[in-house]
Amino acid sequence: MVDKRRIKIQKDGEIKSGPIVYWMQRDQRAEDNWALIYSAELAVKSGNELIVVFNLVNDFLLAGLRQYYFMIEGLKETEARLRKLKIPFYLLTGSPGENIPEFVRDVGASLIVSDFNPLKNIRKWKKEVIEKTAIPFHTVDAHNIVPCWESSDKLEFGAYTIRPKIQRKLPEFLCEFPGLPVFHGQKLPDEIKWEYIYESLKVDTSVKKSEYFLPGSEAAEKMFSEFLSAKLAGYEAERNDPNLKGTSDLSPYLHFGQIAAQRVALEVHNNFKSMDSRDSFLEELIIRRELSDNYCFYNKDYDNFNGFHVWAKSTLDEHRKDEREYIYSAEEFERASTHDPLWNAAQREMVVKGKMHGYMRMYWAKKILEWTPSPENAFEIAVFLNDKYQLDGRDPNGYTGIAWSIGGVHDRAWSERPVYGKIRYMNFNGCKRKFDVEKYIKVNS
Ligand code: FAD
Ligand code: FO1
Repeated sequence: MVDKRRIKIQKDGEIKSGPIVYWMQRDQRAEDNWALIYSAELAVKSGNELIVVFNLVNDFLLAGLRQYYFMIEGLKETEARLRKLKIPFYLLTGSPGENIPEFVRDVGASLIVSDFNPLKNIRKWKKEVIEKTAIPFHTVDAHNIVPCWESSDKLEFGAYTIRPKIQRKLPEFLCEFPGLPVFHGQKLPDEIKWEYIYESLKVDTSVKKSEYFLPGSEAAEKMFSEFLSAKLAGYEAERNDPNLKGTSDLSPYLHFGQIAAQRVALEVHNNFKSMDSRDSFLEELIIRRELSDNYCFYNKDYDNFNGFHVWAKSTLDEHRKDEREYIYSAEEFERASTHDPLWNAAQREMVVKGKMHGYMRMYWAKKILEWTPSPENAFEIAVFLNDKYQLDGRDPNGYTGIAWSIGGVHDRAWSERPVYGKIRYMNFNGCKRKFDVEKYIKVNS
């Protein structure tokens, strides 16, 4: 049974006769998916059919072919996995606010279930669907281990405030997933013609697909199993050195829900060989990741300057007129043509691979603050580049990571300096003390 606390009834009502429609959105996988399990359990209980539907849009927050290819290939695999389980999967293209209501009317659905997503545009889609349909609508948090509204009912100050709240509830929520009920005799639609989907896709094709990351749940499982066997033990020592491939590289898969964070956490949690590494990895995967969802869920300005704390806004305001040693436009940043070879290398790593190392992301965003006329402009440029090039962009982790770097969100005040005010500063020499900067520049030249 799915824990009731995982579910938010967004529109109440009796579940009558007719298919249960799971509108798959953020958690694009057939396994370890609480929203799918919940829909399947309800289907069995109410004697209704179960249908999964995904709505493809052409204009998702600056995403281009790189991200769409990664997502569509993952969905292809999900369709095949669902087919094996005798669960019908449909793909709609166009506006979800129009498509989903029409779809549920056509199939005579009795309930819409969707997965939880704190982002504004997705909440707007859901609101539109709820307004245009007469059947109940349930949202299931299938992304966080402790459901976002259960870990906290307010905007948290930082990891130190949310950590005890999550840890208190973790033993109740970090459990094994129940299996899906077996479905017989459900009518399956024709297989999706994916080549037509690609043909009709109208997205920016200037950023090519990544040759470094294979898409889909199978690739995610392989990446994770390599991390468990070869990298987890050294995680604590190696995670902050961008020359060592010491992190899990799971963020693109987690972003598209091709693997469940809860599956990753369960396996890592049971690994007692290297406790320090285990704990520091779980701190990132659970506390930091779920803190990002908290920030976006409870702060409508998660993607701009207004979302920062009062102390951060005032210190940045006080330093608005400070002279900037360098000023670059979005295009100059995008072309990696700053005076700083380390910054340019980080930008190139992201452009070429589709994923910048986590340590460099902090340096990269902070330097954008230092080299732009205003923090608002810095935020805009950082989000633009992050969303255009990263496979894991357009994610609560991205908005929160940028807000941490530029606006001190979830951080504290540091000693005051030009431009940054009291926002934590990072510089080239600090990086030099941490890792072989020249090597990183050479590899990403
Ligand atoms: P690992 O170190 O292996 O961590 C495992 C998982 O934990 C990650 O996949 C991620 O889900 C989570 N995690 C790790 N670090 C953080 C963190 N600081 N905050 C929240 N969750 C974390 N992450 C994204 O997923 N998408 C983004 O667009 C994104 N943009 C960022 C921009 C900036 C400026 C900063 C400072 C951070 C950003 N992050 C983003 C957070 C973090 O850098 C990445 O999640 C991490 O580098 C992904 O690599 P990995 O999977 O190998 O991480
Ligand atoms: N979600 C959808 O429901 N439909 C889409 O067409 C879609 C495209 C897309 C492209 C790039 C990307 O990074 C995300 C995309 N998403 C889409 C949303 C995604 O699955 C996540 O739910 C959000 O980015 C929040 O994490």
